[in-house]
Amino acid sequence: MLKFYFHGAPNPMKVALFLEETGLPYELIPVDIFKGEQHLPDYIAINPNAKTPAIEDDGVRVFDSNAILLYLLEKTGKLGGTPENRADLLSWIMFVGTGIGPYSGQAVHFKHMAPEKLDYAINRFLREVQRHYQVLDQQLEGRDYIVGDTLTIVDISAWGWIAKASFILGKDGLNPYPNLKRWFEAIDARPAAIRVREIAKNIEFKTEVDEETNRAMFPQNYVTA
Ligand SMILES: N[C@@H](CCC(=O)N[C@@H](CS)C(=O)NCC(=O)O)C(=O)O
Repeated sequence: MLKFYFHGAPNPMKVALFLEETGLPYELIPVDIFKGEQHLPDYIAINPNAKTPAIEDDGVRVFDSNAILLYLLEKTGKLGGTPENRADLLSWIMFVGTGIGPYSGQAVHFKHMAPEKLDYAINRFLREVQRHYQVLDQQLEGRDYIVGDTLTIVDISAWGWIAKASFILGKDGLNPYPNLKRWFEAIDARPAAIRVREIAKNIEFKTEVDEETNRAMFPQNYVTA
């Protein structure tokens, strides 16, 4: 059975949503990134990048959330939209993977985690998140899904990080982006999304950010030479 290495953070949540939407059987293996389990040698053998998520499928390892989504789409033929929409699907999955994901991650880092409050970095990444939200908001004008007329891996991928809008942008969250907000609320209300949040809630991941967590996730702060 497919092994799914999971944490309740945005990137692994996307893969969980794909698996729950499609009903593909899987064994969930928690990886507690706050405890540094992403750096254990057995896990590095599966994901050399030492991040979650990763999967192992009958001896095949796949890491990086968007690579996993594309792999699972090819494997199952599900949530890929139509052949006519393929170019759009590839464009938007990259937009999410190289834009929404990294800018959101860096915005969270500099706003909530960094040991120094660097106004320039905070401003840069928050602005990029807002700009990406604006692009998605325009794309979703008059549409229910980001690509085509059905749920695809692009919606699944975007959902993972858009769920963090309030944490990133404050209480206004998605309010300035009405189409994106409508889209998010619809995806987030799907039974599979509700199940995924339950799955994450029921695993006792460490939440305290102490020195063990800082060393595991922000090792650059401990380099002396
Ligand atoms: N590009 C990777 C990013 C993965 C990533 O940053 N995962 C986070 C959780 S959302 C993680 O495992 N962080 C642990 C760490 O940075 O040590 C993907 O999309 O899978």
